[in-house]
Order: sequence, then C-alpha cells, then structure tokens
Amino acid sequence: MAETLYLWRNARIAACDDSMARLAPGALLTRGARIEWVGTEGDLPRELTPEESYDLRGAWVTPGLIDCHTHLVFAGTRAAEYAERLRGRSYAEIARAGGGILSTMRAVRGASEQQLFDQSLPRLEAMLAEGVTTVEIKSGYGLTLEDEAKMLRVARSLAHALPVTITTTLLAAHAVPPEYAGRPDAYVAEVATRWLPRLHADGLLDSVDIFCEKIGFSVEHAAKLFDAAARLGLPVKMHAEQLSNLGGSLLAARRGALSCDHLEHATEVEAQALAASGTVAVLLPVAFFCLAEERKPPVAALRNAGAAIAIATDCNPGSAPGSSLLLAMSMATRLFGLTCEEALAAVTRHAARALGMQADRGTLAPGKAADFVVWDIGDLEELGYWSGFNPCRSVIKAGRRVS
Ligand code: DI6
Ligand code: FE
Repeated sequence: MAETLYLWRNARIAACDDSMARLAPGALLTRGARIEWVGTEGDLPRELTPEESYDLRGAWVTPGLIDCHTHLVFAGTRAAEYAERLRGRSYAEIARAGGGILSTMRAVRGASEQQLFDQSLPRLEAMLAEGVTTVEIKSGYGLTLEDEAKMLRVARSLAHALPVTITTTLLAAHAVPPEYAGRPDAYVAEVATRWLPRLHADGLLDSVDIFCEKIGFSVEHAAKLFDAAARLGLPVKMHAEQLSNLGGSLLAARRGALSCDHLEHATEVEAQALAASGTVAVLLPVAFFCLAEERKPPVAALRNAGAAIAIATDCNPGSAPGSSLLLAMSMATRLFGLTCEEALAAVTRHAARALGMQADRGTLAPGKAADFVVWDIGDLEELGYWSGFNPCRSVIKAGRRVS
C-alpha cells in the first residue's frame, strides 16, 4: 500500500538549497518519511490528493537542524576544571597534568552502559527540542576497545530512544590512554589495525576522526589512521588547528576528508585547500567561547575561497559544555562574523555535507528526508539572533510530528 500523503501548507519555507530560496506562501507534500514536493502554494500539483492537510499559519519552516560534531555521550562533568580555568589554569596545562579528556575517560570507564545512556539522553532531548533531527556522536572517552565500543553502542541506542538520526564516529585518537603512556605510535597502530576493523565489522562506525594537535596526535598519526579508514571505505574527519597550526587540515584536504573542525589557527592556505577538496570547515564557537580563545577561524578566507562552512555544538564536558545549536549559531554570527543566512546554511545543507549525507537531508527538496522544523518567529533572521531562547514550535521527523 502506498504511504500516506500529507500536505503542510501556509508556511514560509527556507529550503536551504543552493540558492537559499525562500518560498511564501509555501507548501510541502510528504509521503511517509520523504518529501514528495516543495513549492509555492499556487504551484501545488493538482494530481496529488493529500490524505490530510496542516495549516502552519504563516510560520517559518526550515530543514531539521543537523549537529555535525558532538561528543554527546559522556559521563560526569568537568565543572571543577572549569572553576580552575576561571582561576587562570589553561586547558592544555590541565590536560598535561592528567585531567581534561583523561578525567572524562575515567568517568566513562567507570560508568555502566545504562548509566552512560541515562546521562547522555537529556542532552539529546534538549537538542531535539531545538529542532535538531540529525546528530553526529563521537567516541573518544573510553580509550580501550571495549569502552569505545560501549560509547558507540550507547550512541546507536540513543537513535532508538528518540526520533533523531545518529551517525557515529570513532575518535579513539583523542588522547593517549594511560595503557600507552609515552607510546602514541603504538597506540595509533593498535587503533588503526585492530580496533577500527573490529568496530567497523560490528556495525558501530560511520566515520573516523582524530584530534590532531600538540596535546593530541601528529599529522603522521593522522595519515596512518586515514590509511586504515580508507582500506575499510570509511570516511574521515579531523579536529584540526584548534590550539595551534600543525598542518593537519592540509592532510585532511588531500585525503578528501568530509570535514575539518575547529580551525581557529588555520590560515588562507588551509582555507583554500579545504575549498578545493570540498572538505567542510566546521566551526565550533562554543568551544572558542568556553576556552576564552582569542584567535578566530579565518572566516573571510573560507568565504572567499568558497569553502562550505558548518557550525556545530561540539557538546562535550571539557571545552563546550552545552547542547544548544541555536546558541552556537548566535555565537558564530556575533563572534565569528557569519551572516544569519550563512549560519542557517551551516546547520542544514553544509552540516549534512560534513556527514556525507547531502543526498539525503539538509535541504527541503523532493526525495529528501521529511525532517523539518516549524518556528515561532517573524523573521528568518531570528535563527542566529536569539542567544538562550528557543523559538521552536514543532518538529517533524520522518514525516511525523514528534513535538
Ligand atoms: N576538541 C574538543 O573540542 C573536544 N575534543 C577535542 O579534541 C574537547 C574534549 C574534552 O575536553 O573533553
Ligand atoms: Fe570536538
């Protein structure tokens, strides 16, 4: 039997396609979990007779938002470290002293799978309440094969608990675990040759990431890990040029990485390389804000080079304790100088590309996922304007109203 056809009409539609077209009065037809048709009401195809019709009363509609970089699955908090940083200790100093990522590693290793799930769920609920319908979740706080697998299973099970599409990323190369202290080469070799194939075979991986940084891993480590990912056909991404410029993004661009994330210390050279390879530049303004960084990512250079810019929350207990993509948009406009339109593209079409999902979601177009958000706003520019207010009226996921 054919799936039910629904009409959503009397909307102002931001399709977030190439031209960032706005349609008013606009309408959408959905069939099951897919969009069948989008356009202005006057052009509605007569031959299609919807089973039901919803009047959106002139509200703005955008694609479901996509948070393309999160570490949402974790246990505990690092509020005590934050207090230390307020007193002047740096993020890198705390990390070198065995705190930072390793402190969350201890909390994650000590948590049961259920505890990890229970602590992570409210963060995903908060995202969904803001219209986020697709979320990427990284591992990286387990740092043993079993604990990384535990994090990834929790990420997968969150997708069954809430109407949110989840993609998973192996970030075992986040910090060198105590078992490999002083032996980062051996650790990367273990991850690349044993953990990666195993977790991939268990269906737990959609992509692979590495923290390429002085307090993380080198460009050579990234090359080894990317080789292993390529052998399995897994796409790669990179935390690059966050605290210093190691040149990781040039490697990522050469390897056709899906995205390079952070980029505060990137320059015009990296911007051009990312644009040329189609690697998305993912900006994480909440981390910039919470670490009180001063150096900003090269937005003008990225823009001039024609790079796709995405924005994500980086939701994590250390550098970006928060779940609000709307706040990240507001920070990206005010702190990094994106326009509201760029910020909207950054959490829809470009965020989809950062996950390799551009054929499936991120714009409102026939054949794409019927994931969209109805906003109680007068102007589309209110997305990226409010900082700490949520104007989401309702969320439609896979053709069904879920909030
Ligand atoms: N960069 C980040 O922003 C997160 N990981 C990374 O490599 C922070 C992770 C943490 O501090 O817990
Ligand atoms: Fe991150």
